[in-house]
Amino acid sequence: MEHDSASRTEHDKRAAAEAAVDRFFLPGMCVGLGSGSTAAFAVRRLAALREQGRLLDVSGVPTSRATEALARELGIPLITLDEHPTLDVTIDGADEVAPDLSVIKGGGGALLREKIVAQASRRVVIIADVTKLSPRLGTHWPVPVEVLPFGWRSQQQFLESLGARVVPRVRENGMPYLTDQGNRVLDCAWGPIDAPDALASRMAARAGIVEHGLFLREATDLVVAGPRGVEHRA
Ligand code: ABF
Repeated sequence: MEHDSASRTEHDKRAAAEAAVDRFFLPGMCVGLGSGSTAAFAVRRLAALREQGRLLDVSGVPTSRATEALARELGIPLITLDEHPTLDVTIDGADEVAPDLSVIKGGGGALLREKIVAQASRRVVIIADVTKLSPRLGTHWPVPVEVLPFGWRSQQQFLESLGARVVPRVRENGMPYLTDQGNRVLDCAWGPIDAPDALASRMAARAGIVEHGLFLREATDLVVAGPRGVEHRA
């Protein structure tokens, strides 16, 4: 049966997530649980395996309040990074994936905790459907930048001075979108980014910019699903 594109994408997200959990989650592991709809399939897969009596001793660190709520609803044991400062593996989604496994994350607003958890993990597995693949970061997606509410318009001007078209993220009701940490998010469109390392360094050096969605060296693996099935790249 031919899937329409939306159901195809959902099918592929689920396939990538389930393949990643089956391959990388092992008994006794402390894992990072990502945010977004693709990562939610991974959380659900872990719960399904637990219902089969498998991976019962796996515990997770959620990367967002939404992921925490889903994990609690599904009965997955939760831990904190304070209890386990180093995690065995994190499985998480992405907005855009480049051939070198650098990714843009943060479309779901969880980029700060996602990056903290990713950098605390021995292995970071990005799960995605093929629509997320791109020849160069920025081609299809803006880079979310988390900024303190204090002086955020100065950060907007700074990011515009770096060549971005900056859109302050707002909720559907027009109110400012705030992250789990109470910060603002500026979505920065540069188009294809020539020098992501240099751009990341400029943003990291700016007081008031809490974190940005360029994850340039965190991912160790990619599990991607599409019409040709599921593929693992490392
Ligand atoms: C999280 O979810 C974010 O880092 C990323 O921006 C988003 C991807 O959402 P989805 O999996 O729903 O496409 O991983």
